[in-house]
Amino acid sequence: MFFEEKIETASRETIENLQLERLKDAAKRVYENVPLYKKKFDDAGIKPEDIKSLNDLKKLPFTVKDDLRDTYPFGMFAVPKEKVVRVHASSGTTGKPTVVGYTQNDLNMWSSVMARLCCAGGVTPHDTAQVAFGYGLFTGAFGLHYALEKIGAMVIPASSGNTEKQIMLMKDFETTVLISTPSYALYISEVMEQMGIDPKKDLKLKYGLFGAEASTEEMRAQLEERLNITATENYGLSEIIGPGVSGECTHKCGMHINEDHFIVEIIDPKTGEVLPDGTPGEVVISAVSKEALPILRYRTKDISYLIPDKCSCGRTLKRMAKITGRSDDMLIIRGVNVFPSQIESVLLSSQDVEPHYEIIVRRENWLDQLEVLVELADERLLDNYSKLEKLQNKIKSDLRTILSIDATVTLVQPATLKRFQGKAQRVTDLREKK
Ligand code: DLL
Repeated sequence: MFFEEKIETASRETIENLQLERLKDAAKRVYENVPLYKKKFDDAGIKPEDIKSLNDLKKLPFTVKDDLRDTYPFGMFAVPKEKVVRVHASSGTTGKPTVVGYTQNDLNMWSSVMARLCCAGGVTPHDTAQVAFGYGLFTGAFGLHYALEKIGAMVIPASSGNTEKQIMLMKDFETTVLISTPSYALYISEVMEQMGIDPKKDLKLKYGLFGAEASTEEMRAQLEERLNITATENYGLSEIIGPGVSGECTHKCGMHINEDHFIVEIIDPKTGEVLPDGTPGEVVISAVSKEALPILRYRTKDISYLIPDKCSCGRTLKRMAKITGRSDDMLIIRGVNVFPSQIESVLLSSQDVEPHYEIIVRRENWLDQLEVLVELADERLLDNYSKLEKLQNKIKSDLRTILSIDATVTLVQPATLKRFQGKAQRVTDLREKK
């Protein structure tokens, strides 16, 4: 099902014309209303009128998270405060959050682009959707909430946490769509098992729309099996809009970008040079139709690549591949680039361990050491030393094949590692930062 079929299936020419018109307008608005952009443009020797084609986008300076921090809280808003009707914020690892604002038109646009992604993921007006993202300054819950209402689905604003109650609501209200982070969905499925609830028999779940953190194909397979659903994922970030930048259709072959509002480029994170479709690099996004916070060329640090071919669902909007990691959560261990997602895919391909894990990096005697803690699926394995040793060696050797470095694998008892209700935090880097 489409939400705005005309644009979702539009020709490349129509999309690009719209992008150019909106880009010119956004460049003019930021230059005139946001002092930081005026300075950035002036420093780069560029004027909004210099944008004549989409190719000129690459002449514009980048925007980074520190720009928002430096102008905290509202310094990058392009409209007077009385036009702003909502703010959200994303928590930084340190200090003040990054604040983002929306006019009424921005909120309308947000719910429409997100509604497109919900429809692409299978949601219809007949569905009952349980939003298990935390309601608050985080964009996840509100972003999905208004989109689902716009489609006409019945929304259960459950928020995150209180997992047994979530499951009770799911059963009693006959929830058909679960909205959460993939790691929380996994935890929900585990609690279901403990409560003796079998999704196949006891629930009406059909779809899971997951996002807000990276996950692997193996994780999707687990979620689909455990919850008896079709799982799709969607992507976004507060600085651009929140959820709603891109999302998968049920063909699950990349996330369709809402290109009429968000222009996505892939750049080489070292040189800043724009890379061709199909080449992985850092995702850079321009939110060209936003009124309150029209951000141009925002460096997301997320790693992906563009897929230009037409999808069999009929949508012509370009897709972006699953995010494989962030250029800044990439670990460099003994000189080797390691993404947590690579470790996850090894662990999830084993039947004997659960998809809960922790990654610890230490420096001992000037040498980086990688330890992976992983939970056994079945307690009875603990009584069988030779089987345990075999399993440990198998994971070690699979990790060595994929990462080209040795890791210590520590198997721990079932249900002992930390569970997450929001975004999972699985990496602890104990090395001294230089
Ligand atoms: O996480 C927005 C969102 C909410 C997207 C709900 C999807 C669903 P932030 O809190 O600002 O916004 O975090 C943005 O989360 O730069 C990525 O690193 C990561 N992220 C979001 N979606 C995905 C995804 C929301 N599907 C940051 N895959 C982004 C991988 C994701 N990473």
